[in-house]
Amino acid sequence: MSRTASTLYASPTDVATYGEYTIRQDPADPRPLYRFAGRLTADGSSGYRAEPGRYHLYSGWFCPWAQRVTLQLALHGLDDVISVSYVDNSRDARGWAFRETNGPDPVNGFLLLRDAYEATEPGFDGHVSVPTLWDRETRRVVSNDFVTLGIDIATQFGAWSTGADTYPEHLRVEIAELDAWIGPAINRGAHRATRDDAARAALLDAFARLDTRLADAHHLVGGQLTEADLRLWVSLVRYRGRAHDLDRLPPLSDYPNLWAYARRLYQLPAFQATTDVRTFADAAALLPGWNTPPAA
Ligand SMILES: N[C@@H](CCC(=O)N[C@@H](CS)C(=O)NCC(=O)O)C(=O)O
Repeated sequence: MSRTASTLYASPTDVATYGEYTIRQDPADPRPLYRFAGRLTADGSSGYRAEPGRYHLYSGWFCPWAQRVTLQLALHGLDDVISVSYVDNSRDARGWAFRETNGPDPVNGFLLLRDAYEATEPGFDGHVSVPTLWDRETRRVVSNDFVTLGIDIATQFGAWSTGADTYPEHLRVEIAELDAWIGPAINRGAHRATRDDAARAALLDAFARLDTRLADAHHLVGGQLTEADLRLWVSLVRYRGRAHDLDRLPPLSDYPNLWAYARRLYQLPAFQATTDVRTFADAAALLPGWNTPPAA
């Protein structure tokens, strides 16, 4: 029997009925709210062997943390090895859901992403977040930790990868050093910069540092595309994306080397294919020129 559209999709986002999405933290429960951090391993020692067809990534076009993972997949040509689908771009208290906008859940037919967590841990009350990696074999959520997901995809699927190494061992220390200041100032700080002077100062200081660093380099470390570039770029493309940000933050083009770097990366097919600007930026806020490659 074929399923009708109404059984494949959640009802429309309805904050008036369901309320806003929030997380309740039970003070008596010591477990972290992000509690799925299973690791994928080439030799299977973690219980989750890296293999084709076994895993499914629930992603969200709007989400920078999820895009880091879809970017890793695209850069390594692993789109057919780990399947991907996208939750709807809006949510109510039920959390992320599958709707017509971005299609159904092709693996489990769940209507809500919450159902994947509930199937893994009955009564689950933590974050229902993207990215979420699902294992078809054990029928459970493996991980919703974007850092280790990205690293495992970059390092454990070498047998199927068609791309260059984005997390080479000799650059890992430098990648971590960059993360220590780019993470708080840009990747986690940019959204506060419109209303918090300290966050704004930290953001613009980090942009200035990067602009100097990129004066004679096309990548952040090692002269090659790495995890460090992925982590930063997903934040740059979302920077100043809302019309109400325009008079509070300078355009990226005020930092010519950083702006050229961002546009250069956007020329790569993997960056284009994993970016849907309409899900995180207002048309009025779009900085002209993103599609124009910088002069060599
Ligand atoms: N901190 C998360 C980042 C992912 C994240 O915050 N995703 C957002 C969308 S951009 C989300 O789904 N939030 C729902 C939640 O965290 O409850 C992680 O460790 O993976």
